[in-house]
Amino acid sequence: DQPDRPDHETYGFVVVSNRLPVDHTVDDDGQVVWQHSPGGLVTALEPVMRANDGAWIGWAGKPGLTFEPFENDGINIVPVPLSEEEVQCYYEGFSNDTLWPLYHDVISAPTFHRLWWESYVTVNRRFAERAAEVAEKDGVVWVQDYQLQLVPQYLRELRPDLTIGFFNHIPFPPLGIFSQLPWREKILEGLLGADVIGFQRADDASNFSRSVRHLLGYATTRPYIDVPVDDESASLSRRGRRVRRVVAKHFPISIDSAGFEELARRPEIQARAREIREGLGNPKTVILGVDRLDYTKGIRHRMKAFGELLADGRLSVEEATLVQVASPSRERVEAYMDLRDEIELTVGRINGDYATMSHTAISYHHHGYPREEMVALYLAADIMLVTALRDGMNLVAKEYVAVRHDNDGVLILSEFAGAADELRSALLVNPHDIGGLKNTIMRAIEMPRRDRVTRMRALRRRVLDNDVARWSAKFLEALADVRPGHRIAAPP
Ligand code: GDG
Repeated sequence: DQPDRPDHETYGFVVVSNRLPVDHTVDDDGQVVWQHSPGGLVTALEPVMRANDGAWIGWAGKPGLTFEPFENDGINIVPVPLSEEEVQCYYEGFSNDTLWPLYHDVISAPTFHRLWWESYVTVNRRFAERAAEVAEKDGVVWVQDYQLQLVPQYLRELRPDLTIGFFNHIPFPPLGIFSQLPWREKILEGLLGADVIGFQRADDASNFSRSVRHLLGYATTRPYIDVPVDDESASLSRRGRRVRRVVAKHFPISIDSAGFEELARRPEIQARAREIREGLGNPKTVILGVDRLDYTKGIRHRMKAFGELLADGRLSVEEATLVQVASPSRERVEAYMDLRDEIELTVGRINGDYATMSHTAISYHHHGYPREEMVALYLAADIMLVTALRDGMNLVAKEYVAVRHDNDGVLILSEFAGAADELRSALLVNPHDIGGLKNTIMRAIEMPRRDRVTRMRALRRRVLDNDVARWSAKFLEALADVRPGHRIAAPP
């Protein structure tokens, strides 16, 4: 148990994620500079952190570095070090080459290595130990994502006084696929250390519960899972067993919708959007894709569909340009290197066949851009093309909608993205059906303005009402319901 007065700083609200919300960089004078990386999660949790004296535990993104906890921009940062070997085995290996493909319907074949698993166990223990040190008595700890699925169990063993939440940002696979994992029971037990386990979609939560029923034999009654415990003070289940009740439920994540809309209303960003269209030769229709370069995103499928529309003569490059931002990702994992080669070959072929001196077919960018430029791109795009083969949520779809305060623009959205459960007024597609995808692109191009506006209005209501602050508030309420008295203060 935690001593009454620990000799170091402790916090009432602790977030644990693989990556910290700051990046370790070194400036020209050799000084360490911590750069704030403002993702949606940070935006959502920052106010909660400030209201509760919170801390963020995670890795600083470079191997082999150790740092003392420090404060950055009002957030208490508690770094966890990873060695070069751990980055290779726990992170690039088990997280990104075993769990990631397995949890995304084995689009790419997962690799199973016992050494990677051992590293995953070691690193998860380290994160749990760090959280156990810095969480104050009866505090709340919220663990994020698939890299840290064993942390809830280890943390509960060390600190039974804590209230523990877990949120899975990616899909949870069906039993038939999850069962391939040699360490499947260990992962389930790891997650069940939490009081509340959050998923993106209702289907993810039921896939998880079904795996728990079949592989561990525990009783489940949606949204509850009864985990048998030894503790004499635990409540009795209907079958007369001592159990601890875990909630497994969906909490669809969102974005800082107002923040995106605010950027989109700035005159300089609107001017930039016009400039982007001019730079593309003012085609009638600008189609946009924005993704990390990842095989789950269906980038090849959308290029195939667009290329065929040009080949069939249903479109010309004067009529339509596809802008594809593919931000660099996981560049040391082989499946990602292969994917990049394939995509770049396809772009080269399509442009070689169809581009003219004044119009390109696919404007391809293997870069990350500043947030402002992304918003200008969303504004410049008549059609947003999201063709993920499997995606936990897909925030890009929501960002496009939040930006379109003109109520114009068409969202084409894959049924296999979590966002499709909420964004029913998008044009939903099965990206594997290339013929259907081609027809949907044509339908979007030809859609009358009145219909576009009706659909976009409905989408915007959804995204503006359900922003990321609401998401975190709902999750923290669910945590407080499980352990009354362990409530986290809402931001003022
Ligand atoms: C995981 C799950 C789930 C991309 N390129 C640039 C850039 N981005 C930003 C987008 C968006 C984010 O990155 C990507 O989020 P997604 O949701 O689309 O996808 P993942 O990265 O796979 O995220 C996903 C998410 O977690 C949250 O739970 O929705 O399903 O896979 O915000 O705008 N941002 C900037 N420049 C870029 O070049 N500034």
